[in-house]
Amino acid sequence: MIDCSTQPTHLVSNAFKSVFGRTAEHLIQAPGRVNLIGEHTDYNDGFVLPCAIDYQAVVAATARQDTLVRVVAVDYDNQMNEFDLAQPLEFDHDVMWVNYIRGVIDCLQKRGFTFNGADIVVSGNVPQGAGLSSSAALEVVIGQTFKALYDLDISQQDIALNGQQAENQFVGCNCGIMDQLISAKGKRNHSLLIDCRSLGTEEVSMPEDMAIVIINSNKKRGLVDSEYNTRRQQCEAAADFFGEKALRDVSIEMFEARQSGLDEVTAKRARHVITENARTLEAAQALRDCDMARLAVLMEQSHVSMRDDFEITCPEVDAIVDIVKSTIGTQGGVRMTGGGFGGCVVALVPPALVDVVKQAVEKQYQAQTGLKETIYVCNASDGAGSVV
Ligand code: GAF
Repeated sequence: MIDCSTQPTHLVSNAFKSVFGRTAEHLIQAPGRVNLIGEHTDYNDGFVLPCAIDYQAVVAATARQDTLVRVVAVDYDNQMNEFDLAQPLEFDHDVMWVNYIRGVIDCLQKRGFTFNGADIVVSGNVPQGAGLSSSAALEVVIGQTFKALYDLDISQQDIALNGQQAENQFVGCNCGIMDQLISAKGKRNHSLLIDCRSLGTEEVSMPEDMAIVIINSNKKRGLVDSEYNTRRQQCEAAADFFGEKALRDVSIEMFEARQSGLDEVTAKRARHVITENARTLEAAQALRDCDMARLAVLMEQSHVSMRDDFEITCPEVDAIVDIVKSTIGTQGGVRMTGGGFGGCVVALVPPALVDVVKQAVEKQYQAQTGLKETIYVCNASDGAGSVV
């Protein structure tokens, strides 16, 4: 078990002192996220219900008088990458991590913001490649850092949109807006109901008597980008078939009346998105009502829909969901979280059952799959900002 309370803040401030010989002027953090429900709905203009978690990307930074940016990555052996803002920013094919940083800065410049360079040290404890949005946390922390360094007049929503633009256009990954928006706008002890069309958000209080348990299957996520893009295309094709802008606009009744005109696979993809949007709105209401039994049913239906209709789960993730479900019964909810094809499961369970769940997974998961899980017990946390 990993203790969620440790932050990499001291790592970046110490590294900043030893590399740049002075104390950093700013310490900024942006969190990863766990999505409670609403999967693959964001790029269909739909609804999502994530929380920011107490695992973050953290930056120590100081502004420079010239246009040079020097970035040190603590998690990559203090590797340093330098580039000049007076030159066009280019994709670095050899050093992948720096492209998230270059991309965010490039997009800020293209939005018309002007600023000098910076000395930056970055680190983080969001597990990478686990579907907990370590990339979005990095994009958002860099946007937040330039906002702080140069007093940029940019909203949290635009920091998120800028991060998504960097990921879509500079890094080349066609993600939706959920991960960056929750990292930029998360709220302690709350989840955020996001309307991914209007980008309107509503903070929904998390029940005090529920713990957020994330279980990483440690199943290496394969073919994520190509499968993700295929799902997007299938959803767009389905929306076209119904003559609507996005699947958000297709009701369950419309779907049922006309689905026989779709091929079987496209119909399944559409059914997932249309029913998941409805489940997400209902789940937000269940949270407002503290109706955990209802939330548990909705999370279970969401997992089945991801498994059978959207086909983005895998046997390892399904195994964890089954172990947790048979341990908590109707006392809590469990489902896969994130983009899929491996990654993590999220469970909402009464605090008294956390140890029981951990023990059950520790005992059964490796025996069933040969893989060892990692378990994080998290708190819903604030979005990006200065480290206090
Ligand atoms: C990934 C993407 F980055 C998100 O935009 C979202 O589509 C998610 O997969 C699936 O819900 O995290």
